[in-house]
Amino acid sequence: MSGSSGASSIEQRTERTRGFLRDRFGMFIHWGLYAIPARGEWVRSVERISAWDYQPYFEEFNPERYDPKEWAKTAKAAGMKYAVLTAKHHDGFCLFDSELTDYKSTNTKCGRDLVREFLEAFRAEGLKVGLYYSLLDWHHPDYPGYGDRHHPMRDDEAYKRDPARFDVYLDYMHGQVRELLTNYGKLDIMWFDFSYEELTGEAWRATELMETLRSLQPHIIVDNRLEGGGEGGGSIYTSDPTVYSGDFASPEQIIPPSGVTDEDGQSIPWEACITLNNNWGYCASDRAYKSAKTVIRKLVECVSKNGNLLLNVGPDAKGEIPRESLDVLAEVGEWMRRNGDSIYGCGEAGLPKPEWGRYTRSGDKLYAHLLEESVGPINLAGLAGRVKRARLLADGSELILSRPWNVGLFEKDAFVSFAKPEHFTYPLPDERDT
Ligand code: JFZ
Repeated sequence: MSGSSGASSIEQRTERTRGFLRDRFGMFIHWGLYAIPARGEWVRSVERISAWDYQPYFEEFNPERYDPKEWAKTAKAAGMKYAVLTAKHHDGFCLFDSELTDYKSTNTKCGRDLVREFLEAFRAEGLKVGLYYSLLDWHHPDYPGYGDRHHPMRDDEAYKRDPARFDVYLDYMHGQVRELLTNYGKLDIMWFDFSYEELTGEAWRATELMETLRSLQPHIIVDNRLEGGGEGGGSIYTSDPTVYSGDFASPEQIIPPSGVTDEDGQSIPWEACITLNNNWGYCASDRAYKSAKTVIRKLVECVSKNGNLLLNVGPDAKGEIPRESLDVLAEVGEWMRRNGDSIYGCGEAGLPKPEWGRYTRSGDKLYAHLLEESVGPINLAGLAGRVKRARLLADGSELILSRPWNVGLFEKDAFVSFAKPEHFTYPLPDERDT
């Protein structure tokens, strides 16, 4: 909070996020009662569904095919290194056995602590685990916007916030976060969502919440939405972040044009969260799935700008990840298996973006992601005299570095890895032009 804490808190943030930023690729899982109406996770708000009319989904909820071990295998096979599950979304339904509410999965027909099973299964596959927790709560009677059993939800505008009542909600919210941080072992990520209007920062009693969080799980990393939303915001973008500004920025459905930097132009940790179709929660009518090729390109784009990609799946009411998502993830995984070295532990190359694709880099290894169909050899602009050898990353085969400036090739979407750029002796375009 204070000016003097800025530098050391940024150092601590750098330290905490180091492993996270090496991982680069994670799975977001939006799952809850809204999988039954299957019209997205905002359905209760968008359609102004009363608590009364939303209640049947609670009574019916019974995801018999929920098998988080399968989810974990899917994520791992896709090349993902971590996963974040919605422990509670805006509708207030808890996928964990909270002592502070009856509105939880253990009280439904399924009777299971879905969060606990998720955590155990993903950890068993060697993946890091995170929980999404909604700051908004359309079910809690003291959260502004609450609608009673017989009436549609009130609009924010129509509800005058009562500070005493809101404090009751905050006790509940803090209590649930404490439960998640106390009863479920080591968590790697806490993903709060989200701040809006005057409900931001200290309105959530954010300093208090963060002190609890850091004391219970010192290594956990936190997104920036105790202050911001999907469009950004908050002091994480300054050189003097607060204790609740978070460890990473969370641009939503966008990959920022030049990555994410603070006001001094310093790169800050960030993770773009992106849906596979056009919804977070399961939406039966939404068949607009991205192709594996698009996903790979978006992942490369994030890494080339020092960011992570948190790719979403929305399992259905039975507990299964949609077939279309599984197919895309399997294809992405096949690519990752052969080309993952150009993603994990990689970041910005410090070179201009080439016409034919993107560079990523890890130490003295430069990865050239050939994303355009090439006519003839590609031009390694900006690398004059610095490339020692070129290999196809997928199979290790030699690529011919041709004079004066090209690498010969190429299979479409092939990838080139370079070693020790400084040892390359061929003249390259910048030299040729002079
Ligand atoms: C939020 C949720 O509302 C959404 O359901 C999903 O969970 C997503 C990952 O996060 O979406 C937001 C949050 C904040 C903004 C926009 C969408 N915002 O501030 O612009």
